[in-house]
Amino acid sequence: MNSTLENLAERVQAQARVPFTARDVERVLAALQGGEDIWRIIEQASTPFIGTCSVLREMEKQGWVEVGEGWVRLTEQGRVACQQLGISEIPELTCPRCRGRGLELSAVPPGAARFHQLVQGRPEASQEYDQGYITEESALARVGMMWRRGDLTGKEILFVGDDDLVCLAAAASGLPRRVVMVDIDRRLVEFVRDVAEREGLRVEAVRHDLRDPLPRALRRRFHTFACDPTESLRGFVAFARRGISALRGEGCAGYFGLTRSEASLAKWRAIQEELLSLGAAITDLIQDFHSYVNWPYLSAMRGWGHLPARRVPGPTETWYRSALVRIELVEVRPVPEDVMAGDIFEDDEAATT
Ligand code: SPD
Repeated sequence: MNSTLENLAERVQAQARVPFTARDVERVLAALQGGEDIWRIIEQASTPFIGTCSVLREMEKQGWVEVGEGWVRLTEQGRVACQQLGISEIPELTCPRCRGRGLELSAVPPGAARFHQLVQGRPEASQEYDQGYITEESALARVGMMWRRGDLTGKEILFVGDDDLVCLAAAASGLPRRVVMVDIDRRLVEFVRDVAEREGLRVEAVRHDLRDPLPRALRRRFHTFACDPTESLRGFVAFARRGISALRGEGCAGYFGLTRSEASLAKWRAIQEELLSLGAAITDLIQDFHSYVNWPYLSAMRGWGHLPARRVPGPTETWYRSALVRIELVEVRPVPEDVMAGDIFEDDEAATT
């Protein structure tokens, strides 16, 4: 890799203390050629948020970008550098019909489309628990994926933390045999219980802090689990362990969301190693499967102070996306039932906490 890019990456690693590679610098330069809006650049680059902010500041210092209120643009010097490095704009090739998910969105499971009504009046995302929920379309697509992979119909499903309320879409489909959600947030537990009672849906909602192992009554009982973990490595591992401990055995499946914004590829690798060590294989990995509704504490989140270009109000479009990861248990192994004490939300890569 070109030494200019490596040099920039090294400066970012030293200053921001997050893994950031020359290839990440290349991705940011490619994104800069596609537009000037800071949120669009962050989204397009698919690089760790904190490192992206840091590299943009470094590029400003060396005259490659200029920065204004909410925008960052390549200078002539920056454009010449891109040409010399052979870095061009990211082509827009995402399928407009399925938005890259590979699913026919009009074919959501029967009944699940009620989801749009069911979530009216939902609790707003809380910073205390690093909440930020996926769009309704993303939630329905997740249920569609579970349906397509055979993890929905006739199955017992556990939602391991569910501010996304996907449990309601799954239950509304009428296809699972049992749906249970656990969450630390009393508001969500009560909301799900109220909707279930009012709408005649079979969903059990249990208040539980996922820093603790699952209650015994929920272990080894489910065919499928789904979650969208907080992304510190400890936090992600806690959710993965709880989810896998809920599975009955071989052939059972789990679903996660995982971002490139708050998880470097070094963290992705550590997560994959954890999943493999727990006896799972990764069967599906679809980038940008989930989009998130902008949460109300954006200007109070950790990454806000790192932004080289800010604007109030913040982004008007969704900019935060995550991949869908499906795993399947190939070998049953003991799952550590340890308590993850303390803060499971923050690490050096955390940006939206
Ligand atoms: N803090 C706001 C957004 C948090 C979303 N958490 C889930 C990330 C995807 N795994």
